[in-house]
Amino acid sequence: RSYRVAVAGATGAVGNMMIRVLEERGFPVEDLTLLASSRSVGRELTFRGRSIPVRELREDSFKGIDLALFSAGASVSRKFAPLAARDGCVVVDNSSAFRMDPKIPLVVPEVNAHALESHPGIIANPNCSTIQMVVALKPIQDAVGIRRIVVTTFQAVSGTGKKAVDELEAQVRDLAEGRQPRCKVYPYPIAFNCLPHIGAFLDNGYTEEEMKMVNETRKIFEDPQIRVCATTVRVPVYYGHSESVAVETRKPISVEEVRNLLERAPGVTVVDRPKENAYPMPIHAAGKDDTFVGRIRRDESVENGLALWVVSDNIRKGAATNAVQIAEVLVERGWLGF
Ligand code: A2P
Ligand code: 11C
Repeated sequence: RSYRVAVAGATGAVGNMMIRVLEERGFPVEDLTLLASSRSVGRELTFRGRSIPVRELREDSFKGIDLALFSAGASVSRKFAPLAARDGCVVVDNSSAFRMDPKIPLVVPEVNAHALESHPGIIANPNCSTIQMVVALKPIQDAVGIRRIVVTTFQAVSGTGKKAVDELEAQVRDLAEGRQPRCKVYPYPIAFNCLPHIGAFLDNGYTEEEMKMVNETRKIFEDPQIRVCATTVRVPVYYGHSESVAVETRKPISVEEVRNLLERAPGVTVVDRPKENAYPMPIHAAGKDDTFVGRIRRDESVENGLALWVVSDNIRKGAATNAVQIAEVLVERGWLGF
């Protein structure tokens, strides 16, 4: 059978990609409703070669809809996702609104699809930087257990949304043409710079993005003991987050074994021939759905230490693709549209 699907935030960077991914993967869509703010009414977006008008997201938008993919920010999700669920629609929510709610599953299908079983009508899609890290670490966690993770991220501006992609482009042009770069989205220029600042700073000295990596990893791995120290950095890249990940495992494992496990892992492509300059990079990962892992080596500073380099398209696997994969699992297991 096919389903009546809505995308809330359809005009945004992630929403747009959700429409493309539904199309590319042949998701069984009977009818697609595109929702955004009143500012976008009058716009049309294309799905399967057909123009669909964007409608204003309203309280009654979800009547008769089976599945809604939300990516319009946490405050929109907090208000509208419960209304949609009340109307019998299953919501896959890309915002941070419900991720740490113990009743709401937080799912990366390659890692914890089983958590979908008890969903109460809303399912949370994790943060992009968490998703690619847990996809890469899941085989290691299963094989030998992970005690501690130290991660530094190099995150693309598209994670902030369309306006940040435009800002980087404008700043590159401004600087190349001898003008002062204009900063609206970030407090400093992002062109030719790195900002160790993603999300607001909290009282513990970490940012919201860093604490998402800590708390979401623990929830997805169902292991509140895992220790995670994250430093998240915005870099002048359009698409694709990169991560330097150091892992301390509970039991020993060889680098060769890790490479073998990762080569067989779902959603992972190993690119690790450093002597041939073959390693993952955002320019190669952008536009793809896999998580790319390379630079697999021993962290010689601790016992049972490993170091990896992990790259993935933050708008695809980090957001839109993961959300559609969650919906695919719901379809396969008959948990959508009663
Ligand atoms: P709109 O384009 O009408 O503002 P991005 O993260 O790329 O900036 O995209 C955000 C998405 O969320 C856009 O589709 C945006 O619609 C949508 N959005 C933002 N605020 C609201 C709102 N209050 N109601 C509905 N959609 C919203
Ligand atoms: C970024 N990770 O790259 C953020 C974007 O909680 O879904 C997504 C924020 C979130 O800026």
